[in-house]
Amino acid sequence: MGYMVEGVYHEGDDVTQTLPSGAWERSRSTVRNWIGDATFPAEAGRYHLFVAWNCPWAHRTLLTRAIKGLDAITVSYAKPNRDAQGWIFDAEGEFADPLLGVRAVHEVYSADQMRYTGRLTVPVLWDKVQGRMVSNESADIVRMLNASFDGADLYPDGLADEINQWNDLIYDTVNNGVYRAGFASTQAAYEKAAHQVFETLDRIDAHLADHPWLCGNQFTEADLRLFPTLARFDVAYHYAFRCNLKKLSDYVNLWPYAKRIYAMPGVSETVRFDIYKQGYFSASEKRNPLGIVPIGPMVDWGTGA
Ligand SMILES: N[C@@H](CCC(=O)N[C@@H](CS)C(=O)NCC(=O)O)C(=O)O
Repeated sequence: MGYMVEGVYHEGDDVTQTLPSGAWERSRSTVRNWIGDATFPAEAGRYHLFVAWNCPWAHRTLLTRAIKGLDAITVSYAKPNRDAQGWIFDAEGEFADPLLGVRAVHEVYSADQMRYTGRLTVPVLWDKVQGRMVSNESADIVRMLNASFDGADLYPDGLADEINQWNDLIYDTVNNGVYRAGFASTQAAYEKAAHQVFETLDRIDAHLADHPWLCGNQFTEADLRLFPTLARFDVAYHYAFRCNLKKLSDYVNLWPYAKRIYAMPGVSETVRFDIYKQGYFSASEKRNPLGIVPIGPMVDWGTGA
């Protein structure tokens, strides 16, 4: 997949993300600038996102852009399947990079000239004026786009604590929990992570019985951050990551809630189920050696308005 040391790209995987227990751990993002700081003013038309449709962390940033109507932020979409160069772009078409014309995300990291060291992840928020990366941490990008630009307030002051509490639980046991299940390398680590996924989904399903949204009557960042995992659940995680105690569509409250989010203006345009399958079932020596993509399941998201 590749990594970078002092701005130089290397193929292969040096940074092991598997702990001795067989549990899998996500490495931390390190580019953490902030729109609104003196160096990165909140100007319309100044910023660009590098994403991949299938990446759930990138999906958060696309949702924020869509829900707040931030079309002035332009976007480059990488191809669903990574290769030895990591996330790559075509020369033209829907997976081309119209901004810098690069053929791989690692070239975005080196174009910044900050001698980056670490993994080459999406999303990346880019400042077109200075030719610099603002951030490669999706949680920060969601927050700063919300705070710096107009549109619905996804993180209102009065709900901050409640949003943060949901985020902590959902990040650990659901957003990243499905990856801890899917990438575990022992039975015990897999079972622990997979059970945690369903404990939290069960808890949310019960909560939604008498609350329209996680924090009551208002759609917030907590709902936004849950959605990418729900959108990928039945088509990818259920099977590819063995999170198969239940399907999302089995849940009495969670499933209609997910469809209500999908029906919000702009949201369905951030979702590509075909690409989720292609990405999560791409050939992987450990998880799917032949790279065969399943034909199902059939899920109807279209009844949630
Ligand atoms: N903390 C990052 C994580 C992003 C992340 O892990 N992205 C994955 C794709 S879903 C990636 O680009 N991985 C490439 C790699 O690790 O080599 C964020 O939330 O922004």
